[in-house]
Amino acid sequence: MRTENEHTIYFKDYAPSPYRVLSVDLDFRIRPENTRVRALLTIEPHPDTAPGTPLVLDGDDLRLESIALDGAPMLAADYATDANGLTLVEPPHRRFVLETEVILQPQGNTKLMGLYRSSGTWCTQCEPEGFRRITYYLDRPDILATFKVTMRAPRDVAPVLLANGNLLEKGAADDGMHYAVWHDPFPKPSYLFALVAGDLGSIKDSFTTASGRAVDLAIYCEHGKEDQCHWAMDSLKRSMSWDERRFGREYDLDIFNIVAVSDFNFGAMENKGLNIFNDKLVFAQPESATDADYDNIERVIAHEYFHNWTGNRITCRDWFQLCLKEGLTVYRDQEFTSDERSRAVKRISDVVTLRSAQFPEDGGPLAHPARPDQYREINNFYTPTVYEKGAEIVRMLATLLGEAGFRKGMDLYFERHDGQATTIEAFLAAFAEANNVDLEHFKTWYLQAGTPKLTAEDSYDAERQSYTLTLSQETQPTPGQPTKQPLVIPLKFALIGPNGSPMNWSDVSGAEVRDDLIVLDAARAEVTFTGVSSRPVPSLLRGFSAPVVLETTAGMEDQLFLARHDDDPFGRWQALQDVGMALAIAAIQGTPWSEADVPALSAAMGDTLGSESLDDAFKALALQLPSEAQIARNIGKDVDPDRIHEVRAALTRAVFEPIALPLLQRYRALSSDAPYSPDAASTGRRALRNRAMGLLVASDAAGAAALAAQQYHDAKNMTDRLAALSASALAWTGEAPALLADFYERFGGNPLVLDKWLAVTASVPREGVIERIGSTLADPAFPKTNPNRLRALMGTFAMNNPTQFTRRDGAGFRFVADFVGEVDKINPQVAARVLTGFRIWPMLEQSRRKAAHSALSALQSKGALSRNTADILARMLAS
Ligand code: B3K
Ligand code: ZN
Repeated sequence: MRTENEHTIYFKDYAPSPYRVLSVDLDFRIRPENTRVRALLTIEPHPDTAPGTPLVLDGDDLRLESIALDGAPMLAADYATDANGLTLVEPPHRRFVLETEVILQPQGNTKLMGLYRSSGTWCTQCEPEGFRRITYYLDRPDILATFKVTMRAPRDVAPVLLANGNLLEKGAADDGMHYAVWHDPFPKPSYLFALVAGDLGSIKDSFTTASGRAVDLAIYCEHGKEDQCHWAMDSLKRSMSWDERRFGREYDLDIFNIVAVSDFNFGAMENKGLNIFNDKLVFAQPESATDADYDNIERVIAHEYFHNWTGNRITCRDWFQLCLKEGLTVYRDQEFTSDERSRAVKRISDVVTLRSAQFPEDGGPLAHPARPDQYREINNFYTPTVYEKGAEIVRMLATLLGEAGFRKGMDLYFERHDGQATTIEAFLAAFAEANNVDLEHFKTWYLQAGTPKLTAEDSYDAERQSYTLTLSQETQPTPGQPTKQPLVIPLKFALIGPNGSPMNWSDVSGAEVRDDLIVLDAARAEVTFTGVSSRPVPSLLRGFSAPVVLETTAGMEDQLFLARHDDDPFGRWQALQDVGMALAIAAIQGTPWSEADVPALSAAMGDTLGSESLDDAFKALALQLPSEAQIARNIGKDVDPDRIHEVRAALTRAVFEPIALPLLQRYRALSSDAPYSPDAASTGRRALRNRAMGLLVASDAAGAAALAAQQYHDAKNMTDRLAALSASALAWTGEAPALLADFYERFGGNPLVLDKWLAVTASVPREGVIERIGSTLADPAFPKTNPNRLRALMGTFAMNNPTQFTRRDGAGFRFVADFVGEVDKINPQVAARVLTGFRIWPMLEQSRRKAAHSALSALQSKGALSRNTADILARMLAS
């Protein structure tokens, strides 16, 4: 019997709720044994609602203690409860107050949704459907209400009591209890509700908005960690001022609080005025956090803060619109980082992330549109497609409209929809109207899954001095979408002349072309430039102007030319990647490298390293070959990860060994005794130095293993230490086992640093890794309820250890599937997320495919899976 469709929710079925909630008055009595929640909901029927329409409130895992309507206890016949909630059979056809009292058991809540305890602290996570685990409610994002929250808790265990909005009063109560009353004047959906009660330390600061409002800022954390919160606070203040400068958006409450907790399913949560963070995205000090951690903290602090306007003031009408707030807010945080740091480096890094996380999703069994049209479990749609592809769609809008046009659209969107729960259509309408353009065709980007393949062929006619680019696009079918439409693709380009500078043309025909932008909106177009004095080398998709896979007929020579001359940093980086990719694929397909090609790439890498105009961070990104996963995706089918691993390792040696001396010289020259600083230039210097070291180790250069070990021991910060550890472990140098043991010895007691050890251990591409991970997991001291630990170990193994996860004998697949089955009982969200590692299985060679299929089928036949895991599994097996 198929049950998959039982819970499917369809976009087409959206209907407004027959009832609305005007205000919410919550009273929490928090005690170690349990928590009692009394809720007073002021509710009224929608004017169109027929009298007698039942009111169906969501509820999950609640114990109802009492229920009253307008102060009078309700009769048993007038309401019903079941596993999904509470129904009032025939509520009054007027405004009324519903009072319920429920008992919660936060200490046993290992799903980490609703109210739970993390290291003793009571905290909440409500997005998307956690509020129903706190009280009976219309738990959907189009119900906006004001919230007043009274909290009572024992003063000794919970001296800090926080909720959304502004603090109205606090004081002592009987029996060692104390209380606080919070009020949030901004109507909000229930998913933005939050409270925190615990014994926490804090750092405080303040910010004055452009219009002069003084805002008290605080970051709360475990006692003793306060010193590690300053980078997060600094990032917050810079985010607040950036949103004023760039988008004219000010903060709107008197208080902005952040709380760091150690058990959290996601990165962080933008609850109104009370952001709750996974502590790994708050704590930073040079000895335990890497440059990547500093970057992530800055980015996520900014992201959650920016949600105050894109997400909170304007929210989503329904969860199909998730991308409305997430894609847009990712775009905003990307822009923040670009303005604060290096735009080119940020762009390249974002493209790397998109290709490694979103492209495989879009090309595999879990592909879905940025605005999906159905879901079984909404938690499974917080995906790279909704976030990262969503941001790319907004970026294309900005490219098409130009900076001023984009800002006009944003201004109109804010003005028109402030205080509303709205849709992608409304968002696009604001841009269309503000710029007087039609975005109907553009909207297809939100509705169609799959990564388009854009093919470019070119020809030059010397006699006519004309140059023609023939562009065509094609998107492969994805689950549920057998046929695809052509999309509007903004293609940034330049025609590079023989001297390396962009060329001019006198006329162009065949498509809409504006300065440096071709707008391709058909399946095919022939764009002809006239007055082109010599054959140009085209630089296409500059800045990665659209999330597509570009295929060109450019030969090695043109690519090497672009690697040297393209004035678009992304293009230059891409050209080096393309050369590396072509060589890797040739070798995998059994074509030996030509004598000249590898030395040419080696020389281009050497020139990049030696360039005086390029910055260190860019060089660090450029000096590497495409990842094994990227090579696998380019091959696309019958993939043998062992062969890819071998070839990539051999190519790394062939390309970088010849420039070992300049790498070593640069490595030495970049050493610095300056105290650690997370600024862009220092980060770039460390990145390049560590890249040089990593390449020396990976290419087996003489003395490199010892150099890495030396760096590991001498390191004064975690960036350098971890880089040395991971280079040694990935290449499994003679020193690797001792370094791993030393790291564990030094840092095993610091959970966030332990995660780094777990991740390095899990990514070692060698037999035996499964046994090692298995014994770590089997250790009774290993915290199986902490998402960070589980993801560091098993998430890394499934996503970042291609050869061992996809072992031909199926041991890797079985290992992950068994883990998923087990953890599913504790935390379904973590289990489902780790399971997505299987999304690459259809492109593997046959014996691995069979092994993956059998591991997935075995998991399915065990039954009793959560909806989260069952949904991913069903989609994975349907392919
Ligand atoms: N909006 C939250 C995500 C909540 C995840 C729920 N599974 C974090 C963010 O994107 O800012
Ligand atoms: Zn977000």
